[in-house]
Order: sequence, then C-alpha cells, then structure tokens
Amino acid sequence: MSSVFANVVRAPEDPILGVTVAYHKDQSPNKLNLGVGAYRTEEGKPLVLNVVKKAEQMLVNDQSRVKEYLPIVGLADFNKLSAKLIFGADSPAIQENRVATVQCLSGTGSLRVGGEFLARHYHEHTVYIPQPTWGNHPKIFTLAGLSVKTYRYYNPETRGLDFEGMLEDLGSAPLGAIVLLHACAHNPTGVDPTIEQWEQIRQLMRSKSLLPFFDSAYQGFASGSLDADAQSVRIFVADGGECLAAQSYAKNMGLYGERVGALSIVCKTADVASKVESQLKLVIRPMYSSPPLHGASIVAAILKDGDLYNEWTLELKAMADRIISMRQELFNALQAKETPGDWSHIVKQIGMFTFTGLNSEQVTFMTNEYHIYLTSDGRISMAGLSSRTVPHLADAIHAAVTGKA
Ligand code: KET
Repeated sequence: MSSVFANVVRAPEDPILGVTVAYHKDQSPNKLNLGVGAYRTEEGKPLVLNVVKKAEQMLVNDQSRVKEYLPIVGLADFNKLSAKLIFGADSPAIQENRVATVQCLSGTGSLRVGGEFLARHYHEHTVYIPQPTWGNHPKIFTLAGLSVKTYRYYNPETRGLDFEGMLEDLGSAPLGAIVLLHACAHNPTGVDPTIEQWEQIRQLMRSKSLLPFFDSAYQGFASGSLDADAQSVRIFVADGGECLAAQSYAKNMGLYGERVGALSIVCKTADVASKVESQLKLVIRPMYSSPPLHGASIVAAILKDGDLYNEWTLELKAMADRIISMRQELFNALQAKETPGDWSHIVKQIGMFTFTGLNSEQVTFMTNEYHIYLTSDGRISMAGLSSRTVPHLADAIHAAVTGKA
C-alpha cells in the first residue's frame, strides 16, 4: 500500500546540527566533534555549571513550587532580570519602563517571535543580515514573514571586518530596514566591530532610521565579561532610540537543552512598550501558548541572588578563558609544525568559534581521514577542543593544508 506521504522528499540534515548526527555514527575512538557551539570541559565532557546545580537544588527543595502554566510572556522575574543583564542595571530604558520583555524558547525562539512581531506590526519588511551569519538566521526570518537581504561583513582576504563594505551596504538599505547585528562574538567569523566602529554603525543606522535587531547568544563568552560583551547593545539603547534584542542562556549558563531566552523590544515610551507587549502575546499564544518553567526559574534564581550571580560570572569567565587558551594552543601547535599560511586569526578571533579559512574539501578530508567533525564552512568550535585533542586537530589541519594524508 502506498503511503499518502510517498512523495515526501528526504530533507538534508541541518548544516550545523547534522554534524553532530554524523559524529555520533562514527565508531572511531579518536573522533572529535567541533561542529556545534557547545562547551566541553578539558575532559571533553558537557558541563553543567555548579551554580546551575545549586539553583536547581534550591528549586527542588522549595516545597511551595508548583507546575502551573507560566503566563504567555513567561516568568516576570526572569524577564526583568534578563533586560537588566543585557541593557545594564542603570539603563534609563528600563527605569522608564520602555522595554517589553518576553521569555522565549532560547535565542532561536526569541528571534522568531521578534521576526513575526515585526512582520505584523512594522512598516518595513526587509531584514539585513551579515554575510556570512549563523545559518539559521535567513530561515527564521523568512518563515517569520520578512524578506532577507545581506550586508557585507567579513573580508576573507584580511580575515577581518569589511567595515567599509558594511557601512556602504547599510547606507544604501531602504529607510527603516531592519538590521540583524550580532551583539558580540560574531558567528561564524569571530570578528566583531570595535567600540569606535559600533559608534559609527550606530550613527549611520540612526540617520537612516534602520531598526537594530541584536542577536545576543554569547554574552560573557567573547571577553569573559557580561558588561563588556553587551556594550554594542548599550551604545544603541543609550541614544534613546528603539531596538530589539534576542538573548540566549544556552551558552553562557550552559542551559542549551532547557531552551531559555528572552526577547526585549526597547520602545520610546512606556505606553508603546505595553502595547507592544500585548501584541507579542498574540504572536506567542498560537505558536506555543506559553514558555517552559524550569530553565527560566534557574536563570531567575541565579540572577536575583548576589552570591549565585558572582559565582556564575566566575564560572563563565573560566569557560571563556579556557576557550582563549585553546586558541593559543592550537596556534602554537600549527606554528611548531610550520603549517603553511598565516594562522594568527586563530588567536585574534573572538568567542566560541574559529573561522579557519579551510574550504569544504579540506573539511571533508579532515572528517574522513581524522574523524574530526566541523561545519563545511571551516568553522571550528574552540569550546569543543582540549589540550589533549589540540595535537590531533593540528595534525589534521596540517595534512589538509599541505595535501598530505
Ligand atoms: N544566535 C546565534 C548567533 C547562534 O550562534 C545560535 C546558536 C543561536 C542564536 C541560537 O541558540 P539557542 O540555542 O536557540 O539559544 N548557535 C549554535 C547552535 C545552533 O546552531 O543551534 C551554533 O552555531 O553551533
């Protein structure tokens, strides 16, 4: 009997998450997954932060807790504290009640809800995303009902920011267009504008009424400091103008599978913000009704308690520092092997990833011959690397570059 779904065409695996699927099928004891941006310890194991374990224990011990539905917008404390975390405790926008924050399903869900709100209520439906960007961005915004265009961001020759190209493309975008900006630790390139460049971007965008939509998936991971990594966003909020921000706690609290994040929309007045929030509820209710309780409760418990908060910042800094030391070790290993090429970008780039410059054939070679899994654009998750595995990766890169197996 033929299925009514017989004509369904098999879809390809996701370019990032599919790398993990392939990794799991590999039987080699030396296999190494540097695909998805997920933190691993020196021993190559996933990490549950101590502070998260403590918060979870507190939640379990609290007999008064129930499992009722959260409101459509999520946990009130979580929303308030999340806005404070990204915009800063002394942000006038928060003090003036001009921020509408809703708890969403991690960074992805926050981007999707924000995109759909803009498609319904904002006059300009074009969103500009950097070239390259996180592979899910164009799909999220297209399905949210926006039309996606790109702006120049990365110059493969300098392995740095194409600042002129970026300003030129944003300068010729239609008045009011939406612009997706990575708040810090740009994925996949690891290249961020300097503070001075952010200021220039802000001036240009405000002069053309371009609407900033920040994707903040790595706050704390770029520099190890939560405040430093939110500077880009705060520069835009400080001028009193409007913007959106999608926050994720996947990486910086290691809450990947809990799917906890927030969308904030900074408005000009408290009245507008409350109307915006009322419309966000209409986006969320038919999509998933209300967000999950557990992850947001963990985050709120940590953010509201001074001691837990401090402990979190230390654990976050330790993760960021381990990634930075992996950059140095990989760079040193390639230097020692005299691998052809300039590899200084490995230590210069910021955040979880190194955008190596390896092409897709070289990546395939490294996967087939060395059982090292990374995305085909040559991006390596430095957070998946350890001192033990650096030599293996350096061997593989050396062989891929020199054409010797
Ligand atoms: N924004 C960016 C820039 C990003 O890299 C990710 C995840 C997200 C948002 C969404 O994360 P969430 O888990 O929804 O909070 N990036 C890693 C994982 C993935 O692709 O899903 C990655 O690039 O490996």
